[in-house]
Amino acid sequence: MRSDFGGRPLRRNKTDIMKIVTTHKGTDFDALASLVAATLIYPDARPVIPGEVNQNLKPFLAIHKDVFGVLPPGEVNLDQVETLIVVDTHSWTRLDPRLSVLKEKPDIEIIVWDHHSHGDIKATHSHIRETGACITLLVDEIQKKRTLLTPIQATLFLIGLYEDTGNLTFPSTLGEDAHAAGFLLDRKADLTILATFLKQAYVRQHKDILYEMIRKSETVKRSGFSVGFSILDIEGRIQNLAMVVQMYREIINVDAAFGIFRDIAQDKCMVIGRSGVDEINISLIMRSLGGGGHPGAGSALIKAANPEVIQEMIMELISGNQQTSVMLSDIMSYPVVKVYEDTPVEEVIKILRELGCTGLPVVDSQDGLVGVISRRDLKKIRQTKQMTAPVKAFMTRNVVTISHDRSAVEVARLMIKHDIGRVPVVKDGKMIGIVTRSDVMMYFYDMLPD
Ligand SMILES: [Mn+2]
Repeated sequence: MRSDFGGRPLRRNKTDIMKIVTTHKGTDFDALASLVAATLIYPDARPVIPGEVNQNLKPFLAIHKDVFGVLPPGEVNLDQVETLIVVDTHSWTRLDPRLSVLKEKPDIEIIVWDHHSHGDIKATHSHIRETGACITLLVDEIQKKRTLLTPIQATLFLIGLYEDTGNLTFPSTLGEDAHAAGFLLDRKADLTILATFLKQAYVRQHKDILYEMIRKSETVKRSGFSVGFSILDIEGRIQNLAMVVQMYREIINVDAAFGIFRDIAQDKCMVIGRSGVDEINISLIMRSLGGGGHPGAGSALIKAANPEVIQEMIMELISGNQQTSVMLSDIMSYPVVKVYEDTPVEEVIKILRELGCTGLPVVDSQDGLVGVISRRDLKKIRQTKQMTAPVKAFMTRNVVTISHDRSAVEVARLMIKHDIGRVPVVKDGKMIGIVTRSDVMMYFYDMLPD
């Protein structure tokens, strides 16, 4: 960075990394999955994500980006890069243009993992095979190396795999892809989260079911909430019924909706629930019915049951308050590490580095919240002497906060809407805690301690 005012140029914002992984522009789920998987195969490599990502990846990244430690190309000191790992493409023109300087670097090592046959990147080592999804190649390597996967990684990898293979239905799908899917399901890939982020095929059969659901729909009031029920007879297995129930809830505009699908031949009922309010926790209801899920979505399979009886049971569970809603105070972090508005910038940078976090709330001498300082704000620094300036000169003042009595779903919506990673929780004008992306993820992945 150059200063126009004669100060010493600062390079603090660029990170020196010898090994980077990157992928194609318009990054989709398969590309992001392969990017993250490559960092497991090459643990000393950092993932660099192109400036331009696919539209349907954005909500996922808004919640998950901290956990994968992805960097934009502008933050990498490219002079220092000795190894470039490229996944899900091997064409220079498909990479972020800022990385093209690496093309001219004489002794750079290039490793390629790709399932496309064409490309102009000359690799030192290449792993190219025409599988249905690129992530399949990397999952195969991860399996061989017996690398441990977290459920979050397994979920992302399976989303990528399903997206590129059309849920294993595209003709390009190989047995290998299906094997990788099996492995990821064994590693606890979460199908509910997958269904939330993956755009699924909506076919004629779904339209007919949705129409029937709306026609037979019954809305009841329970504990002040509107709940929709629809009981339908179905034959055999129908893919993506959960998506239809989601659409049904949106169309009839209720707080929670349940589809009860009876398969007469098999003498069983499939119950699928969706909720938009924390007070109706689908996971708890489904657990009571022998199934499972998440606070917002879940299902249960019940043998030899009468659908009307199931509906009664669900209504009782809701009105009997046999469930507790998850409050922000259950998921927020506290006490909050904060800095005073007069703290010098250099000290704030030190604290951020020590805590390994990307931002902190800023308070005045009365402990009132006046701003938030994040690494993004610190990029405004151009001169060395600004390092001793008070943090209030660089902080973001219009802080998005949330009241302590709001829900986890609402805080997640705020994060996605404003693309922010932390939301201070306030009560009577005072900050009582902070909710970060990882707190929200713990909640959505149902990993909260009981
Ligand atoms: Mn791909």
